Amino acid sequence: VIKAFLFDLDGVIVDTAIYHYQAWKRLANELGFDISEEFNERLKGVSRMESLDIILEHGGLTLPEEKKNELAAEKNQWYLELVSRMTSDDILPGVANFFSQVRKANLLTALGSVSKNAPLILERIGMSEAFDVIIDGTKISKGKPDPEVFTKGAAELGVNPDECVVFEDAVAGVEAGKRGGMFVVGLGSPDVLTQADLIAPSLENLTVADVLNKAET
Ligand code: B16
Ligand code: MG
Repeated sequence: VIKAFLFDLDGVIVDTAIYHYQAWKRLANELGFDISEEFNERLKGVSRMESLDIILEHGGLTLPEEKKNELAAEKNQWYLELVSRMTSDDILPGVANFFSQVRKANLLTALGSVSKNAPLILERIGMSEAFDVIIDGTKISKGKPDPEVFTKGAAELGVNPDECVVFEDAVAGVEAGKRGGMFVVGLGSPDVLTQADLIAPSLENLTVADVLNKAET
């Protein structure tokens, strides 16, 4: 029986992926190269420092730790400028309706984000109180595709992995949920999220009853 729904933040609740992309692109450009939207898929759900490593490798650069910390801080500064302008209008279509169904079904909820900025974003969009448990980048040691962010969420909710459904838009996040032993709903394209158990374009195209039906058979 499914007892809890675990949600990714970027790309599921809000579209901050575009802001991460803009800030990383600006950094890459400053370093003398560029990144494409397609390349950006590889950064989704991946921690800040791991993202930087992937970008530097792409640009053929090897830099000392100190310089890398500087660059990551610079990117985060730009990202925060973009995020600070967010409001509840930035909540993705279908989220509010889906959450009211979740409440009616008496399901537990957790946020599973590797972003250290997750609490700030929730505050900006007025969703700080929407989750029973919040696991963010400050509470974990391994980013997705490691399952830690979701297994910790389940543990704090007091439920087993096979009682959880994960909602994810990223390849790394879908893999994290599967490795954690959970039913995973992929939000996006079936060509990209090949490991997901169920796929929909976004939460707007799903009902809680549909998800429970599929997850419990
Ligand atoms: P920060 P999620 C992830 O959040 C993003 O998808 C990823 O692109 C980002 O690098 C990571 O958070 C770290 O974010 O720099 O804000 O700590 O998808 O797990 O909600
Ligand atoms: Mg995401």
